[in-house]
Amino acid sequence: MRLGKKEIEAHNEAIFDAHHRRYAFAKQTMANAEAVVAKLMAFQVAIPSWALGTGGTRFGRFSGPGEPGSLEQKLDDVGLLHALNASSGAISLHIPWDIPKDHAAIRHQAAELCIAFDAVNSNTFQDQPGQPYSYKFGSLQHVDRAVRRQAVAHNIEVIRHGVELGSRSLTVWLSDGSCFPGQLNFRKAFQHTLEGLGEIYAALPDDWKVFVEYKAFEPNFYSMTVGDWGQSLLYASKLGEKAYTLVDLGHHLPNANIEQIVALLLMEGKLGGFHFNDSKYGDDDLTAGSIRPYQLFLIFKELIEGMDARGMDHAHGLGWMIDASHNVKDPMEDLLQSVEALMLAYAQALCVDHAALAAAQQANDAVAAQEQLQDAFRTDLRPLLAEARLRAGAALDPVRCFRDLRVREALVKERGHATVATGL
Ligand SMILES: [Mn+2]
Repeated sequence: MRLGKKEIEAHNEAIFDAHHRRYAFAKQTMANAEAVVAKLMAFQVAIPSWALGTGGTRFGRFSGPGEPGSLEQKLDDVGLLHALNASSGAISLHIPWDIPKDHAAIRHQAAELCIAFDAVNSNTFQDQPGQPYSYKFGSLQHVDRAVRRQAVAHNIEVIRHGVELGSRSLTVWLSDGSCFPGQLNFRKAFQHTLEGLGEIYAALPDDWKVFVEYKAFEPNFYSMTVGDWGQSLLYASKLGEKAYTLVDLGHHLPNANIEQIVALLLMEGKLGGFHFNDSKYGDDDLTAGSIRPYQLFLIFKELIEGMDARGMDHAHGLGWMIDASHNVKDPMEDLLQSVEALMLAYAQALCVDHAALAAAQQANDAVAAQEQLQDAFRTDLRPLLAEARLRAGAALDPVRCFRDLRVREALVKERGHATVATGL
């Protein structure tokens, strides 16, 4: 299914007057409204191929109707999202859940939908059918060299798929670690992992990056071999200039100051990618901005400040991706909400008066500093987001448009009720 520009335009027509009034007011009250709209139009967030199906927990998974049953259908879904919000112009593939059978055909389909290929993701946290060695006790950290070799070979295969598609980065998330004290020799686990990552690094094309993603706990509950940003930075620093740390918002211990982590990683030139989600307890994988929108804004404020300090382009300087799971929502509606929350936090960050904030900091004026931040956070910037979408030919209100145009119903008609997305 494809959405035509005319259908979206007709939908916008009905709510255009109300939007026009709201945007005119925003423009009157904000000096930089037009500049923010231009930046919003350039900013794209990648959709992971696994997020297009209904997610699950270790207790169960309740599939939704009309889920994409193939990589081609997942690409179509990202195309629909991008048609609705003009901000989802990239897909991040997970191998082996989404191995392209015909790279040229997939590349062609993506080009038709204006979708780029973001980072490719490897998987050594599950055993695949026919695989000689098990990852039950880890992959790159494993005590057995043969298991480590298998994990390295898999990552190199993932790079090969990425090269065929035009991807430029590999994300490695390892579930390696231990569940019990004494189970693992920490130093050997680190050294084995570093050695394996080094072999993967050596296979990277010249213009590629590798992102080392960390996670504090789960599936291992005593130690994780890439457990926090310090460990990830250690690997990335030892590997070389093509290796970076990847921050996933859900992969920290409760109450971690993620904005501070981001600021320091950016300062060191070692932040490469970002996975967005939200959580109340741990790696909840909830819709970005649904629980702690102020934290999301503070993170974006550090991202913008840090990127500007290094002269980085906001849209392409880092890999932006959603990494969420949707147990009770329609995955596509959830992704539209996540992208909206990210664009809003980005816009709020663009509205921070950095000079005034710096002056408040210099004067040790905590009150003035808070006023600056909360003024940006509390300004309603939704009309700017809608204006950016309107100018790009997308929907003024993507979720409402998705529902009004009965997109899910059309997908169910096309794919059937009992489809199950691969991988989850
Ligand atoms: Mn992640």
